[in-house]
Amino acid sequence: VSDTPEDAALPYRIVGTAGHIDHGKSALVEALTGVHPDRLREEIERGITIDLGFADSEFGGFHVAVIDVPGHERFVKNMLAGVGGIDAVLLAIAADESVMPQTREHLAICELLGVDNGVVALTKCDMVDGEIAELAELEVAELLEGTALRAAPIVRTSATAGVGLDDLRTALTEVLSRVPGRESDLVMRLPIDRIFTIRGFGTVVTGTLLAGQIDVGDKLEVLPGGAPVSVRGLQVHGAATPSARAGQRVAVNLHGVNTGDLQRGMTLGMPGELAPSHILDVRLEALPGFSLEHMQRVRFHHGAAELLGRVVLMAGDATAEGLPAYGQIRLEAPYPAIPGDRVVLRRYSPIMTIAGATVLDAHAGKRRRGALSLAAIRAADTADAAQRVRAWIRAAGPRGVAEPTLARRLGLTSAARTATLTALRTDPAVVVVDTTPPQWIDRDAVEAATATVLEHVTAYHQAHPLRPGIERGVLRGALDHLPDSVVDALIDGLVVRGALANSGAAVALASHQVGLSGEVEEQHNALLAAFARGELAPPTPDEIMATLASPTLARELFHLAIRQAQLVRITDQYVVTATALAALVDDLRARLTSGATFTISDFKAWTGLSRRHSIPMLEHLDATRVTRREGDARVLT
Ligand SMILES: Nc1nc2c(ncn2[C@@H]2O[C@H](COP(=O)(O)OP(=O)(O)OP(=O)(O)O)[C@@H](O)[C@H]2O)c(=O)[nH]1
Ligand SMILES: [Mg+2]
Repeated sequence: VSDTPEDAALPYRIVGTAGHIDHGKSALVEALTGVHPDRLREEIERGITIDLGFADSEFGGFHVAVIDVPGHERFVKNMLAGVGGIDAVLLAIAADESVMPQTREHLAICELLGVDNGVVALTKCDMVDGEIAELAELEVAELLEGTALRAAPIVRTSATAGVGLDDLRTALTEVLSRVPGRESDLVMRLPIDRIFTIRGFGTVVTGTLLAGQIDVGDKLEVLPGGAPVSVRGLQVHGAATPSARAGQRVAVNLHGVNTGDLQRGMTLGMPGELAPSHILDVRLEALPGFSLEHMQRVRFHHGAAELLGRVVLMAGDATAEGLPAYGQIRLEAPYPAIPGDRVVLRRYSPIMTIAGATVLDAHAGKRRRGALSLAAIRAADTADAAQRVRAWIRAAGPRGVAEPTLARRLGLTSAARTATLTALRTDPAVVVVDTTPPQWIDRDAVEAATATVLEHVTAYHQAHPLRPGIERGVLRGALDHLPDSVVDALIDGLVVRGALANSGAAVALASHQVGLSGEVEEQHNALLAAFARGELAPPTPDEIMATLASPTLARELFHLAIRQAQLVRITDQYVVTATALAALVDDLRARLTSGATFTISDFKAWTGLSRRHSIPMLEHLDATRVTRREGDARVLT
């Protein structure tokens, strides 16, 4: 294979074989490419293909990678690991045996996965006369009727006699030139189908790059598990390259992981872009003659992965013939699916391909069976990205959805999802709370939560009319079904709107005033009067409160008076009115000329205060910078 720049510019295509055991798939691949795809000793000894084989060729203006699959019914799971992401199928049907069980099963799998480009090779034509070949062709035409491959060309071949190979290349070329490009809005994903060690390089994995691009030096992660790896080197269709794109067969030399930690079915993705999950919302389609039962155990095939899981129907006990059904697949291990993924379902036992599924949402969580869930999943089937995001936000209620979660759930590249999310930001049904990360919340839920906030504040004022408001922490605690950041954002929004006001660390209704009236006002006045009567030496607060009609109310009123600075706390047991304190300061200023000092004895003499009161009072005056100590004496500041 030459490696000139001209060749490097050729477009890449991937062809996968399909067909019953012994129908000449591998022989045909060798005849087309010069490479016999069977490599395992057991394969060569038994003359059958067991696992995937690979060969590269160039014809018709394409770099063509061929994935050769086994036909044996026991190895359909290996076939499934190779067929994901191919551009076209080369369906081999032996002229002497014609259509056989795995011919049908492989064809059904291609249908389920949406592989609708292909060529049929009628193989081993050297073994039959023209009449038998014609009969086989009729059967093939009948088989393909009504399928996506109904128009596929049928080419008579013989690998051993070298017959029909040019016709086959021509037919494949024509089909491959009709294959649409792989540009897509989906995030990079490489399902790992082979893992090996190359001496001097280390760990190498291969796979069909489903979407996106990988560059040498990229930091990636292996899912599930999220092990971080980096790309030391890349090969595309056998040649080293600095970057690989969707639709190419890629070998990735990985740094940071041992082959022992990897297995077929794992996925390479960009860090944080994919999130494996156990529960998928799906549209289910059983193959003709089969149905899926509620809670049926199935084998789930996507990419190169096979996982076990159960089908959960949202309605009914079984799918109806010929009709799609909506439900969930609950996997026994996590898988990084994204909306639009086509999945093949096989019966747990006896193993047989019975249905396909299309992933509609991989992050809806467990749903309760019934009409509501059914409607939600069905709606997702026909929704565009923006409509789906809106539905997710609505379903999340007042909690909302964090933006990175939305991104992973969409499975879209950052450019594609930015377009979707930017458009949604102006949607009146959605509120974006600009926390880090931004939280997307349904407008109705925000309104409801806002009303709840106001209700809590109002109720608090009613219960504690003398307090300035409710502490933010208490309010967050009362609304613990919402994230703190959302409660704060709601409060701030209400403050901006003028419905709430910040009052220190508390929030209050803007209209709230600590109101005193009637009985309360009388007690308030009595309390202040009791302190005022004592001037600078009143009884202790406890003594005063005990003299009032309602000691509980008196305590509230006392704290209110402290908060409102009508009373000043010199110590816990020594409280005076602000008026008495101000008079004292005025008196000191009148007595003392600038720079004059005075002693504790002077102070006691002037004020008539006892030592018990004068020491804390002087310390209070020092602390509030009315006076300053100078040795044993004091001076006004
Ligand atoms: N006469 C004749 N024999 C063929 C032809 N193609 C394949 N064979 C023989 O048929 C047998 C099976 O061929 P393979 O290419 O291994 O068949 P396969 O479809 O790859 O089989 P699996 O991979 O096991 O499903 C081999 O002995 C081949 O030599 C052909 O065109 N003519
Ligand atoms: Mg084979």
